[in-house]
Amino acid sequence: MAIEQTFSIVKPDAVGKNVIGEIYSRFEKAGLKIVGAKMIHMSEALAGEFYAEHKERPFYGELVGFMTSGPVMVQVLEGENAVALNREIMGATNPKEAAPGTIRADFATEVSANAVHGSDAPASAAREIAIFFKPEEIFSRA
Ligand code: RTP
Ligand code: MG
Repeated sequence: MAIEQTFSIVKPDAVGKNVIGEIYSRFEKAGLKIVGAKMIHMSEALAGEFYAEHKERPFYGELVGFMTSGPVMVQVLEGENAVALNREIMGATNPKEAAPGTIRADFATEVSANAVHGSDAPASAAREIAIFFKPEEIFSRA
Protein backbone atom coordinates (compact mmCIF):
# COMPACT_ATOMS: atom_id res chain seq x y z
CA MET A 1 0.00 0.00 0.00
CA ALA A 2 1.22 3.50 -0.78
CA ILE A 3 2.80 5.82 1.79
CA GLU A 4 0.57 8.87 2.20
CA GLN A 5 0.59 12.10 4.14
CA THR A 6 -2.46 13.50 5.89
CA PHE A 7 -3.21 16.73 7.73
CA SER A 8 -4.27 16.68 11.38
CA ILE A 9 -5.27 19.24 14.02
CA VAL A 10 -5.40 18.79 17.79
CA LYS A 11 -8.31 21.18 18.37
CA PRO A 12 -8.60 23.85 21.12
CA ASP A 13 -10.64 21.61 23.45
CA ALA A 14 -7.94 18.92 23.50
CA VAL A 15 -5.12 21.45 23.90
CA GLY A 16 -7.11 22.89 26.84
CA LYS A 17 -7.47 19.42 28.38
CA ASN A 18 -3.67 18.98 28.22
CA VAL A 19 -3.85 15.79 26.12
CA ILE A 20 -1.62 16.79 23.16
CA GLY A 21 0.91 14.12 24.09
CA GLU A 22 -1.69 11.41 24.60
CA ILE A 23 -3.15 12.13 21.16
CA TYR A 24 0.31 12.17 19.54
CA SER A 25 0.91 8.82 21.19
CA ARG A 26 -2.24 7.42 19.51
CA PHE A 27 -0.86 8.48 16.12
CA GLU A 28 2.49 6.84 16.78
CA LYS A 29 0.98 3.63 18.20
CA ALA A 30 -1.11 3.32 15.01
CA GLY A 31 2.06 3.51 12.90
CA LEU A 32 1.69 7.13 11.77
CA LYS A 33 4.84 9.27 11.87
CA ILE A 34 4.66 12.97 12.81
CA VAL A 35 6.73 14.58 10.03
CA GLY A 36 5.74 18.21 10.63
CA ALA A 37 4.18 19.95 13.65
CA LYS A 38 3.61 23.36 15.24
CA MET A 39 1.34 25.25 17.63
CA ILE A 40 -0.66 28.10 16.12
CA HIS A 41 -3.66 30.28 17.00
CA MET A 42 -5.75 30.50 13.83
CA SER A 43 -7.13 33.82 12.62
CA GLU A 44 -10.72 33.96 11.33
CA ALA A 45 -9.34 34.40 7.82
CA LEU A 46 -7.22 31.26 8.07
CA ALA A 47 -10.06 29.21 9.59
CA GLY A 48 -12.37 30.51 6.85
CA GLU A 49 -9.96 29.39 4.12
CA PHE A 50 -9.51 26.00 5.78
CA TYR A 51 -13.28 25.40 6.22
CA ALA A 52 -14.37 26.98 2.90
CA GLU A 53 -16.33 23.81 2.00
CA HIS A 54 -18.56 24.29 5.09
CA LYS A 55 -19.38 27.99 4.52
CA GLU A 56 -23.09 27.38 3.87
CA ARG A 57 -23.56 24.88 6.71
CA PRO A 58 -25.61 25.93 9.78
CA PHE A 59 -22.72 25.13 12.13
CA TYR A 60 -20.13 27.20 10.20
CA GLY A 61 -20.13 30.22 12.55
CA GLU A 62 -19.82 28.03 15.64
CA LEU A 63 -17.08 25.98 13.96
CA VAL A 64 -14.91 28.98 13.04
CA GLY A 65 -15.56 30.56 16.45
CA PHE A 66 -14.42 27.40 18.18
CA MET A 67 -11.37 26.80 16.01
CA THR A 68 -10.16 30.38 16.62
CA SER A 69 -10.91 30.26 20.37
CA GLY A 70 -7.45 29.10 21.40
CA PRO A 71 -4.23 27.52 20.19
CA VAL A 72 -4.15 24.26 18.26
CA MET A 73 -1.46 21.82 17.20
CA VAL A 74 -1.26 21.25 13.45
CA GLN A 75 0.62 18.24 12.14
CA VAL A 76 1.42 16.24 9.04
CA LEU A 77 1.13 12.49 9.60
CA GLU A 78 2.82 10.01 7.30
CA GLY A 79 2.36 6.31 6.82
CA GLU A 80 0.70 3.56 4.82
CA ASN A 81 -2.89 4.51 4.07
CA ALA A 82 -2.43 7.54 6.37
CA VAL A 83 -5.63 9.40 5.40
CA ALA A 84 -8.02 6.53 6.11
CA LEU A 85 -5.98 5.17 9.03
CA ASN A 86 -6.07 8.54 10.79
CA ARG A 87 -9.86 8.82 10.24
CA GLU A 88 -10.23 5.34 11.73
CA ILE A 89 -8.32 6.10 14.93
CA MET A 90 -10.09 9.49 15.29
CA GLY A 91 -13.54 7.86 15.36
CA ALA A 92 -16.90 9.29 14.26
CA THR A 93 -17.40 13.08 13.99
CA ASN A 94 -19.86 12.96 16.92
CA PRO A 95 -17.96 11.60 19.94
CA LYS A 96 -21.21 10.08 21.24
CA GLU A 97 -21.17 7.79 18.18
CA ALA A 98 -17.41 7.18 18.13
CA ALA A 99 -16.22 3.59 18.68
CA PRO A 100 -14.62 2.82 22.05
CA GLY A 101 -10.87 3.34 22.04
CA THR A 102 -10.93 6.03 19.35
CA ILE A 103 -9.50 9.50 20.02
CA ARG A 104 -12.90 11.21 19.93
CA ALA A 105 -14.52 8.63 22.20
CA ASP A 106 -11.72 8.98 24.74
CA PHE A 107 -11.04 12.74 24.68
CA ALA A 108 -14.27 14.49 23.55
CA THR A 109 -17.99 14.58 24.32
CA GLU A 110 -19.47 17.15 21.88
CA VAL A 111 -19.66 17.22 18.06
CA SER A 112 -18.76 20.91 18.15
CA ALA A 113 -15.59 20.28 20.22
CA ASN A 114 -14.37 16.90 19.05
CA ALA A 115 -10.63 16.93 19.84
CA VAL A 116 -9.16 16.36 16.38
CA HIS A 117 -9.43 17.09 12.68
CA GLY A 118 -8.22 14.74 9.97
CA SER A 119 -8.28 15.16 6.19
CA ASP A 120 -11.08 13.13 4.57
CA ALA A 121 -9.31 12.25 1.28
CA PRO A 122 -5.82 12.45 -0.28
CA ALA A 123 -6.81 15.53 -2.32
CA SER A 124 -8.08 17.32 0.81
CA ALA A 125 -4.88 16.34 2.61
CA ALA A 126 -2.74 17.99 -0.09
CA ARG A 127 -4.86 21.17 -0.01
CA GLU A 128 -4.85 21.38 3.80
CA ILE A 129 -1.12 20.63 4.21
CA ALA A 130 -0.34 23.43 1.74
CA ILE A 131 -2.43 25.92 3.76
CA PHE A 132 -0.50 25.32 6.99
CA PHE A 133 2.99 24.10 6.03
CA LYS A 134 5.81 25.23 3.77
CA PRO A 135 7.54 22.31 1.99
CA GLU A 136 10.69 22.89 4.08
CA GLU A 137 8.68 22.43 7.30
CA ILE A 138 7.88 18.80 6.43
CA PHE A 139 10.47 16.09 7.13
CA SER A 140 9.31 12.96 5.30
CA ARG A 141 10.62 9.67 6.70
CA ALA A 142 9.14 7.53 3.89
P1 RTP B 1 -13.06 17.09 10.77
O1 RTP B 1 -13.21 17.82 9.45
O2 RTP B 1 -12.98 18.03 11.96
O3 RTP B 1 -11.97 16.08 10.77
O4 RTP B 1 -14.40 16.28 11.03
P2 RTP B 1 -15.30 15.50 10.02
O5 RTP B 1 -14.66 15.44 8.64
O6 RTP B 1 -15.67 14.23 10.69
O7 RTP B 1 -16.56 16.44 9.96
P3 RTP B 1 -16.98 17.58 8.91
O8 RTP B 1 -18.25 17.19 8.28
O9 RTP B 1 -15.81 17.94 8.01
O10 RTP B 1 -17.27 18.80 9.88
C1 RTP B 1 -16.22 19.62 10.37
C2 RTP B 1 -16.44 19.87 11.82
O11 RTP B 1 -17.61 20.64 11.99
C3 RTP B 1 -18.21 20.30 13.23
N1 RTP B 1 -19.60 19.89 13.03
N2 RTP B 1 -20.56 20.31 13.79
N3 RTP B 1 -23.08 20.82 14.95
C4 RTP B 1 -22.97 19.94 13.96
O12 RTP B 1 -23.91 19.31 13.56
C5 RTP B 1 -21.68 19.73 13.35
N4 RTP B 1 -21.40 18.96 12.32
C6 RTP B 1 -20.07 19.05 12.10
C7 RTP B 1 -17.45 19.16 13.85
O13 RTP B 1 -16.61 19.68 14.86
C8 RTP B 1 -16.65 18.62 12.68
O14 RTP B 1 -15.45 18.04 13.13
MG1 MG C 1 -13.98 17.16 7.61
